[in-house]
Amino acid sequence: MADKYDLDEELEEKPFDLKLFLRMMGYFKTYGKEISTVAFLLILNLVVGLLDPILIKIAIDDGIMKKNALVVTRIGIALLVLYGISFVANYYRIRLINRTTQGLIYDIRKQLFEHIQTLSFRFFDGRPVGKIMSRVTNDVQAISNLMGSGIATMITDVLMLLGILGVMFYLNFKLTFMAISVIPLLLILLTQLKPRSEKAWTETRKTMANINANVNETLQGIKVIQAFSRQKHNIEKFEKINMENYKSNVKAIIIELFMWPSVELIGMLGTCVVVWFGARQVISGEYSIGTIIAFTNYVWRFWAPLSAISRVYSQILSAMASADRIFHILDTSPEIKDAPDAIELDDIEGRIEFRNVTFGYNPDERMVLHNISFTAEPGQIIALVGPTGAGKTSIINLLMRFYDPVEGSILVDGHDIRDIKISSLRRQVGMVLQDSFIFSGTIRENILFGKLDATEEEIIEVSKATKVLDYVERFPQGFDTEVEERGARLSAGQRQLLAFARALIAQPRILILDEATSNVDTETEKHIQEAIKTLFSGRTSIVIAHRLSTIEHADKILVIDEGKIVEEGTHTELLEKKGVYYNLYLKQFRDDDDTDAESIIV
Ligand code: DCP
Ligand code: MG
Repeated sequence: MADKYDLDEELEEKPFDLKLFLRMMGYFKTYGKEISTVAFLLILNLVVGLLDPILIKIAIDDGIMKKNALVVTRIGIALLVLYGISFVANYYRIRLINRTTQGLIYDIRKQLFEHIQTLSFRFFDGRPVGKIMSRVTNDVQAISNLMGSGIATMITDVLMLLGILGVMFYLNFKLTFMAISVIPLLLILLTQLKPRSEKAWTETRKTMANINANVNETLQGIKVIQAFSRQKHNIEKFEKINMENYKSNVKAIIIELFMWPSVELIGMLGTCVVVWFGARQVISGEYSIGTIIAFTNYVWRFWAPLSAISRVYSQILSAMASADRIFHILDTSPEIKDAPDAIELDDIEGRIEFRNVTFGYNPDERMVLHNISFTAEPGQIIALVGPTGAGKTSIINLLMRFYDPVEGSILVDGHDIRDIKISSLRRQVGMVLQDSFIFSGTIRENILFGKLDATEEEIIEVSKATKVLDYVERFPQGFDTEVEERGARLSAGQRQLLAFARALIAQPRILILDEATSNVDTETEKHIQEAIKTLFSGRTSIVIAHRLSTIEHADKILVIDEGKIVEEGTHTELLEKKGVYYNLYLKQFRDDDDTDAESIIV
């Protein structure tokens, strides 16, 4: 069980990278109309935000000070109209940004999901599912949030800041300098506290990820946990992780509590300086009271975008890291793909040939298969036997073209499988595995997975042949019974039979059975073998079995050991040879039966 959910390699932030940024922005292409509307609404808001202190200045200087009620009324109405416009503009802007953000999430997620489905086995081999999932969920969310609201805030705030600064300089040069004199102080504070606060938040995210991973694993393994009575141990482990999360959150919030009020305090300091000097300027008659009030108003507004920008900036950096990870997946091209001139295979005969195939999952590491050569004639049954880890499933993986060999070639009906369209190759092959994956949904849906347009008669026929019908009939809802996630409502053997039905309904020319009946009783197994013989006469099968009794009738048995074919022949030939197979067989026979095996064989 993994004790540590190491997330250290997941970078939280990445330095600003223009190329990456532009590529992210590329997703906006289809949202031109929304973007230009948002830009227009932003400018509207900006104008309103910049105008209202000026209007107040006029109301004070020309209205109140000159005792002109009409001016006050007019300005009042103008302000009302402006605020009304600002409200409507804000409403539509947020609505549009929201729609665009959600649209982006939808688009990127769709693209990622589609792309991940095309990737080859090797991509998934070394990656925990959780990490790939977090690309599709969290990382997509992070970059979409940035692109939607983050960028918009950034642009408005920068414009707002420039606008305010402009107006401030226009209104009162000296006071503007006084107001911005506190900015260095602010920068010092932010550069000191910001990294600490970010580190603290990173810590909270890490501890949260630990909680997620732990809860996830606990739920997945709950049966094992209860069977081993490890609840107490597990609770203690969780308590530790939960406490870490508690502590890191408290710490992060304390820093946060200190940081933003301090920023505000500095802002207030600036404002105080301005008010003090401004008041003196009013008293000396240098400036009107309206100007100073308007000015203080601007100073107040000056701080908000400043802190917003620093917030968005770190949002940008963390979105950079997310974008980098997403693009890394999108840029991974499927290792196994159709050759440009790949051919479509129609009905094949089913001749399979392995020619000097050498293969390793990681080409730099040790090879798993060495110089494998064999042929299966159409209609033959070829059995692969050998100890655990010998390389039997690997041979199947190559035939399905989940991986390509390092050396040598594999031919189907005389065509190198690298010259055949992958979809057309896989359409010809049906596969039943030891650990069959059954999808949530009904039994019918799972059978139809093998052939979407199968008729009811076909479903019943394969269900009879595979004995699925036997148990389906016992369910009140029959074929429409929900099997739940991974087929949880079925027994292991029932799942295997269902996988059999799913493979058979497509009537593939080549059938691969990798320990396909290991979970069903011997009687059912025999029945299925008979069924395959009739349903599949004339088709090629490759059968892997640990239970040697199931492959006695094979046309050819290949004994695999440490990635090599060590013996080859029919059951009788191999027994006569008195080699590896003979010993394997003898041993199983003894385990199964107490009678004198040797005397029976000979
Ligand atoms: N292997 C690997 N990477 C994978 C799958 C397997 O490195 N993604 C290694 C593990 C074994 C070797 O390859 O050392 C052969 O594995 P197989 O699955 O081909 O072994 P078998 O199918 O013969 O074993 P079993 O009878 O247990 O199914
Ligand atoms: Mg295997």
